[in-house]
Amino acid sequence: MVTEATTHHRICPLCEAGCGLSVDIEDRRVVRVRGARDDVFSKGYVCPKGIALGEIDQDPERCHAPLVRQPDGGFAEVTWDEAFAEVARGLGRVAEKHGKDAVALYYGNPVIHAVGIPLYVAVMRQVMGTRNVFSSSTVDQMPKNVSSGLMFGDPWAIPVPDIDRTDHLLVLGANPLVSNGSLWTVPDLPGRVRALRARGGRLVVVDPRRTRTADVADQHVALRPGTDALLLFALVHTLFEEGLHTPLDPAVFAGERQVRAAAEEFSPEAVAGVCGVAPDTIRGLARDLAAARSAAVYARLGTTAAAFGTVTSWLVDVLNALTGNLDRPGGAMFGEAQHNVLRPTEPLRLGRWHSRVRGFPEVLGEFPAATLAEEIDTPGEGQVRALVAVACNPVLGAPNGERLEHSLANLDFMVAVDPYVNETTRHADVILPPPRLVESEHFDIVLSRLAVRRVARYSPPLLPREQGRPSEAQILARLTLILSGAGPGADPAALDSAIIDKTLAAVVGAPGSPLAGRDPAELKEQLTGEDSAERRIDLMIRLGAFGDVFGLRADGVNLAVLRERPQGVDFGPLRPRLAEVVGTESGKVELFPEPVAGDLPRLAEFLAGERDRGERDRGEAGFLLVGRRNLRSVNSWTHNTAALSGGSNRCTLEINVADARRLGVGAGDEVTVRGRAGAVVAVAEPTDRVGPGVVCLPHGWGHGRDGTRMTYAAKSPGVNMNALTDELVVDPLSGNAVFNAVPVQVSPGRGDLRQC
Ligand SMILES: Nc1nc2c(c(=O)[nH]1)N[C@H]1C(S)=C(S)[C@@H](COP(=O)(O)OP(=O)(O)OC[C@H]3O[C@@H](n4cnc5c(=O)[nH]c(N)nc54)[C@H](O)[C@@H]3O)O[C@H]1N2
Ligand SMILES: Nc1nc2c(c(=O)[nH]1)N[C@H]1C(S)=C(S)[C@@H](COP(=O)(O)OP(=O)(O)OC[C@H]3O[C@@H](n4cnc5c(=O)[nH]c(N)nc54)[C@H](O)[C@@H]3O)O[C@H]1N2
Ligand code: SF4
Ligand SMILES: [Mo]
Repeated sequence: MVTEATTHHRICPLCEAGCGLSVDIEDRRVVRVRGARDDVFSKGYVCPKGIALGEIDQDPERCHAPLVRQPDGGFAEVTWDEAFAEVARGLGRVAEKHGKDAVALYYGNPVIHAVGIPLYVAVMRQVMGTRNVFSSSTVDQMPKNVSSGLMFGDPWAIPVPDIDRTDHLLVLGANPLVSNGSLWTVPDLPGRVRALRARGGRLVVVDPRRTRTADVADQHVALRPGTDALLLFALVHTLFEEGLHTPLDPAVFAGERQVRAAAEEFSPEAVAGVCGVAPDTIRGLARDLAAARSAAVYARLGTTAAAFGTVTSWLVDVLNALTGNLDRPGGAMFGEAQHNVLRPTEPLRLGRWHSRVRGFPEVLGEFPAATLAEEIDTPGEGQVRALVAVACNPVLGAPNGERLEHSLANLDFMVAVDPYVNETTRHADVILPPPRLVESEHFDIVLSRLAVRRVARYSPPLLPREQGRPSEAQILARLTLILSGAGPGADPAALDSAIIDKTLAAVVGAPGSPLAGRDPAELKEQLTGEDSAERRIDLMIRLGAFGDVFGLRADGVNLAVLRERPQGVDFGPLRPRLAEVVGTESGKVELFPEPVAGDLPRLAEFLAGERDRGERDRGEAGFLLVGRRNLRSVNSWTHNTAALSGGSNRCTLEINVADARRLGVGAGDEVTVRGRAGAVVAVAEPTDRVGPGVVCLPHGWGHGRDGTRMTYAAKSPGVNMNALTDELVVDPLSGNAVFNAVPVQVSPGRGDLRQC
């Protein structure tokens, strides 16, 4: 039977931009994807990954049934009930014998893209009661969470550039033309940059690599990797020295005087040599920022996955504040969450307990991903012996992933929730695959707060799930119930119902809440949705920034309204709301938080040390490795999609042409790259995009290992950049991994990798 294609609206789950897609489906297959012109947020923009959504969804190597490890070492498909029973046995055995801390949790980047995961992570952590919680936050944005937590009292109060109204945008360590924005939900960045420049605004990019974003900028400053904190401090220094700073209201901001004093030693002249940027250029950056009618400073992975990640993240918002741009149109503004805003925000928590082996302080209840391997390898009480791995591939995503891979092989038990048998999940005893992308709903929980407009959107599943196949929410709920001791047969709906009850009890019980005194049962009755997880989403939406608060707000939305309008509802541009956001103890923006102050001597030492080493021997001392992203790739997991392969989507070592010549290396030649942690043989790509002394590799490659099932990816495996990155070095305040400015040696040819 031939069926007609039907067209559906779906938010793209592949990156943070959240574009609306128009998806044609025929016979349960995606046959065509376009940008949805009627999407209130993205207005038709789409990138090659979104276009390839069907190929990603229909990759024949995505798993459709749960897999359980067999005595011969291979995997066999089993029923869902059998798989959950095996998980209960495996995790139960370890927890009984070795206690709660022996079972670790690691969740990866799709936690912000797949709604079924964030609905349960918090309760899962709670019922597990383990200290061994890890996530991709500590290989990504934890420094920003820490700086925002300290400055604004809320780790997710992260201001975003109000790009549609700004006159000046200073970007450091980000390549949003390729990544499509991060901690900044902003579809069609290319179009928005064009509009910015067309209205006379300026884009300035600070990046050791001449990126695509730098290509379209008015100015590109190629600083030396790892020196952003020094550069930004010199900007702060200049603002004060030249009287360019905006006077701040002491009733709103605390610590301005201390910031000024701290910036004293970081003059443009003091840092110029180490940053590789002339003092005049540095002063120019500060003057332009101050002179612009409105401006925003934005920094991302090149500055957070770095040794001074938290200090740099803090300086970004210090600059936004000192130039009068924090919380004003055209400046750096706070987005609004489309989920429950009536509940109190989680304050920043630091150092309530410490990791067993290296004594790292927990940050927001997590330990650094960089410490997982040793927590598995080191015997003793609290040793990690089992792992619940949700949507993560730390073998390719965490520092010294190769060491971690050895550790994973030694676990007593591992369960993975993942569609692929990849470099990490091949070590699992049980793999629980989520349903197809088009069988899943989409609702942005974390990302809506980081969006450049106030928009409410929800995408229902485009297809019913295949018979007997659980939703990702049901998988996570059943796992949570197993971890709580309720057993493999417990009912997910009961868990959701209990969570709804708890949320409602809190909102009707809170004095001052618009719902104070209402009957929770009556409110619960009003929730709609196809299943209990959807009813939870309805509750979130109703209590969110754009919600109807159960009928109290006439123009507010709920799930039923958004189901009717999948193209979204636009509530307009961002609005100033600093007073609502600030949740510090003092009630003020803390411009000079004590933990940050405590890390500044380390920065001063770094500056002194680098100045001593001097220009001369810096070039001789090897190379500094930095990362990059390719437009047609998402971290480690889309390389199995033929439609996205080839072109610029390759794993090559970019090296400056002069350095390549000096080493006698040509395009396509093999080179051996060595770091403290390990070595790889990569293919060289001489280029003038990186300066002398800098080399660049993308991460997420290193496929083709035994036992993985990503045949297409294995044809162009690339190398694991995280064989080179060092798990022993982290940003001390956040525990974040350091992927940029990693010292490496490069030599021509295929060296002996065993020497490392
Ligand atoms: N050297 C270096 N390393 C880096 C980076 C870098 O720039 N340089 N970047 C870091 C950053 S920012 C990040 S976020 C991390 C990412 O690292 P991770 O979060 O550990 O891993 P990803 O490569 O994003 O892989 C995501 C996993 O989730 C699975 N998956 C995809 N969609 C779904 C879904 O809907 N449900 C479930 N259950 N699983 C799904 C995929 O198959 C894959 O196994 O890597 C970090 N590592
Ligand atoms: N196409 C695509 N899009 C993605 C992803 C993907 O894999 N592919 N991954 C998603 C994820 S998980 C994330 S977190 C975001 C990340 O989003 P971005 O942060 O925009 O991504 P990157 O391209 O890693 O940008 C980091 C930049 O920092 C530069 N850099 C390196 N070292 C330094 C330094 O010391 N100082 C400065 N100033 N710059 C430095 C690098 O050259 C690079 O241009 O992208 C998301 N979007
Ligand atoms: S930019 Fe991101 S959200 Fe938009 S289509 Fe591409 S991958 Fe999807
Ligand atoms: Mo990320």
